[in-house]
Amino acid sequence: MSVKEQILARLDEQRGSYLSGEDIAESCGLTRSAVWKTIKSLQKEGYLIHAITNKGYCLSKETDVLSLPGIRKYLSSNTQMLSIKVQKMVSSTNEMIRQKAAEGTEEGYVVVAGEQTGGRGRFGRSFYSPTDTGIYMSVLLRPQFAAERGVRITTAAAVAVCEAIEELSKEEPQIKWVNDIYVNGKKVCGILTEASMGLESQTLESVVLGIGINVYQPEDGFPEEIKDRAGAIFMTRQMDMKNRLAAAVLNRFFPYYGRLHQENFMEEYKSRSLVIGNKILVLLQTGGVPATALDLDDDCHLKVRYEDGKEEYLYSGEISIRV
Ligand code: BT5
Repeated sequence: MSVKEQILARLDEQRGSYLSGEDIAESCGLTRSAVWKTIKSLQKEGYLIHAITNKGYCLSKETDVLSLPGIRKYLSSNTQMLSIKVQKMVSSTNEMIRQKAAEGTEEGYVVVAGEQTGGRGRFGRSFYSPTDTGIYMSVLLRPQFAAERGVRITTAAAVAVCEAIEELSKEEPQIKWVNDIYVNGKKVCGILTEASMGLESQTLESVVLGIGINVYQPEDGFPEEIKDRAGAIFMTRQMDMKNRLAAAVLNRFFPYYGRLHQENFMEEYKSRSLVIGNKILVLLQTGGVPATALDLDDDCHLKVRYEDGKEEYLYSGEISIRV
């Protein structure tokens, strides 16, 4: 453990109460001035540490800084073996993992970032990923199954994210086909699954599973163009929430991933569907076509009925919900 981690662990044990500089120095085998310097540097990283002369230092209960030891603390025995990298800022975690996949890195490599400058969505769209209010993570997978089963990774991930939010908040998240998670009518999470396939074998060589979650509202709110659509899970800061949420998503996802050969998690996905039974617009290049969303099949294709009575299955694409 580094000096920083040692001091942090000590403050964390007594989160919310004061510990004297002398106490910390003694238990970590440091001088008081080394403790003071380390505390300053932790404060710079975003840890809310109050310092009062004659009382010492206190790590605030609201501190919520993304960190590797912070995430590890909440990982279950299934996910402790993952190789996780935590970055303050990256261009795109999906892009980082895509490069790792090309270099031959093994399955289970994860990058979690506190900010993305080039966060990506589907169809070349961008995913707004401001600093300190969300988590942006990507996972490298090397599934041993046929490409047509690839969509199961997205459905399992959507269910895992919903369950993680349910575990840690009072919210009831819903899934908007195919890859969006909504809370109270606002999108709080987007999932981007990108695959590289062997042409001859028709199997998946590697898959990058990217998950972006708006944990809190950005300080200056969401940008104009998404402010009616985007939302956050929590209104106020919660102790260690970013670390807890990142770990909870991984803890939920990996056991499902191990069962994807035989299960598709469509029941769990459908039970949280925001679209089934609703009037929708099927969004095409030429505009929106009114329809009703009827059902989802085992491969997550959306069955819709148009106003002229014609029914079809949508394989991918974009819909919006009519109110
Ligand atoms: C997605 O695409 O929602 C998938 C987003 C995946 C983001 C993760 S973050 C970690 C990893 N690294 C990456 O580079 N990407 C992944 P799509 O369904 O195409 O939705 C994109 C649309 O959602 C945009 O065009 C906006 O309308 C809206 N949007 C953008 N940023 C948003 C945000 N932070 N919250 C809610 N909606 C957003």
